Amino acid sequence: MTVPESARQRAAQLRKDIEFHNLRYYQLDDPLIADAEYDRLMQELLALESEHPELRTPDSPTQRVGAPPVQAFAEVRHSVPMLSLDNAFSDENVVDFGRRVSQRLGRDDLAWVVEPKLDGLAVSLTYEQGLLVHAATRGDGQTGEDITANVRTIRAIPLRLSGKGWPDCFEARGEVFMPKQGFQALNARALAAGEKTFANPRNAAAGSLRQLDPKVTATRPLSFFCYGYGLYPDNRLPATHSALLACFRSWGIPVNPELHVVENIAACIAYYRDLLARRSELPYEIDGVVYKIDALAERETLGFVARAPRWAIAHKFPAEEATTRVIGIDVQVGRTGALTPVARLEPVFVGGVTVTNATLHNADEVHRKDIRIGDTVIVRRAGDVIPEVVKSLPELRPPNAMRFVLPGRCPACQAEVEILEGEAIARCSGGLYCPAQHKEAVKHFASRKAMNIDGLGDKLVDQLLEKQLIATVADLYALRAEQLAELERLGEKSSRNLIEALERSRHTTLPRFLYALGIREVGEVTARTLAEYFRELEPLAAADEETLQTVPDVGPSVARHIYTFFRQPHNLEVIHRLLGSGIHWDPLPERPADTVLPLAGKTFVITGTLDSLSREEAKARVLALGGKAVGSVSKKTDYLVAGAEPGSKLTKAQELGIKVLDEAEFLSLSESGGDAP
Ligand code: 9MJ
Repeated sequence: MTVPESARQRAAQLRKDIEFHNLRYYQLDDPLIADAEYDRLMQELLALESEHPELRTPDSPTQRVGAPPVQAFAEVRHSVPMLSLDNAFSDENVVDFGRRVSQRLGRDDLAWVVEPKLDGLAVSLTYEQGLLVHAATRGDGQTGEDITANVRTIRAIPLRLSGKGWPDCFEARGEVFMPKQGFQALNARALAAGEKTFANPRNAAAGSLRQLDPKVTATRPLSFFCYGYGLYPDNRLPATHSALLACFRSWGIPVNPELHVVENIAACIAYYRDLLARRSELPYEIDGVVYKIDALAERETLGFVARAPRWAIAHKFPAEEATTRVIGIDVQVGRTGALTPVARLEPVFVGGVTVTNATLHNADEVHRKDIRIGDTVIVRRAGDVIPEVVKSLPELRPPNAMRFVLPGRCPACQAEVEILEGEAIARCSGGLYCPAQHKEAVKHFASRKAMNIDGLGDKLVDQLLEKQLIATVADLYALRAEQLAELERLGEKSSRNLIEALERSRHTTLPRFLYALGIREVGEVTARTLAEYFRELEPLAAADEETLQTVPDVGPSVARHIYTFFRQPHNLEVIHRLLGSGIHWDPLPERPADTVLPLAGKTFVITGTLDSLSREEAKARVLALGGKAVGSVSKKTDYLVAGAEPGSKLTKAQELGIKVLDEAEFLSLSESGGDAP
């Protein structure tokens, strides 16, 4: 059967459109169409090709996922060796490298290409007549593996080049990697399916690319940046690396937008610092930056030694992962009683510091990751994030390795440990009587976003409690400089500074004070909302759970914590003493004092679904006009606002003879400023 010309033309157009959208998405990071629209184009092409198999060309985007599994990868000999890079671990190494290069070339006015060093897998792509024909791993640099079918599934890599002017045959080389977001999603999927997770994006990229079944690779969120070339006709090479990559980019081969040309080694190091500071914000992991001589003729002069070129160097970032051994698992008790297992480690240098402890999050996590005392583990410390144990290496497990057992009693106060249903977290039930919880509560009270007592750090809190200079946070404000001066490492001057900081902290804000109290589930944002709603401490402390739940974003659980907190005599006593010792705050910006708010004294219940606003918004409106919004109907209710499907509250209101407003009536009431309909 011959293929109708219209079908042939439509297929060609679809292929072109799809590759164009790939380019917008992967190279320009600026898609023009939604994912669903892209999928629709792909479906149309698939349908056409299935009707007319002759239309199924090797460069069709539908062919990215088609190849059958293989038994093993074929070997490929690289026509030009795939080099690796020498490493520099300090500025000094880099300066020495720059000096050596300048000496060899007899000049020091050299332009450098600087680029991120991606942590993925190096591959070489061969294009013939503009079509991707082979893809190979680096292997040992001379011989790699043929991973063409897998690489074809990576949408960032064009199967057919766009633009014009490419040589008949050439190799583009670069890194296949897995962006952080895709990595997290992949691991989340694996976790949900009870499958093994990958330790890091590099392993995930390598594992995905070395799949024997390309259909598996096709489901993995891989991407690619080109940073070099292999085989290339001499007479077609431009003068510089940066010009060649600009050509590649114009043909649709992705090149990292962070790649720049700079004038000297000092600028290379400045680039390193800039990228190190931005490391965590980049959408992919990098383990350093690479500096390369831009002029290709000078590269030729320099040549290479062993497996690395003399014209380039990788300036490595401090490693974020290292292996070490777990020598014990302690259990720490947090401010809210949460028990956190913490691995004690043989000291290891990672992320730029020596790490001796790493969080294991919770007991479930320890068991899921099967981390045992005695195990060799991978520890990760990225940026300022607290170090964590990524995984154990069971192959290296000694026979006497011990499993972790969560204690049944709190290690600090011996109170029973509770595990609430549906929570992964085990908690000490000792409350503030638990010295560990209490200590954390004091630290929290003093912390920057709470009372902001400058100079009152963790070590000092430990000492104040141990030496019994304070029993509760209320005692802080009775401290005298002479008492403090006796503490370890606290001279006269620091003591005075601390007293002054305490003095300054007396003048605070209601949101800070509420946050500092450390009520469960009351973070900074909730503290602010509560302060704005109640304006003062007394009405908040007096509020019942129902009233608390009328505050935006306060659900039953937070309401219960707040209610319970203010019913503990111990807490009330501490608050009383704090206020007695001079803690005060400015009133919140007042609603105009002389206006009597139109809904003052009126109680509303809002039920059912409203068309033009949510129930929360309706409540906020009532509050703004001075009224009260509560959750259930009683004799004290003045108005029931009933939206669609109001349920039992409407029946009850009718029984009690309470005025019922529909949405329109409510809106006109709130907009008119309260003249009751
Ligand atoms: C990576 N991994 O990002 C090179 N690399 O150049 C960059 N690797 C390289 N360049 C020559 N950006 C050999 C390897």
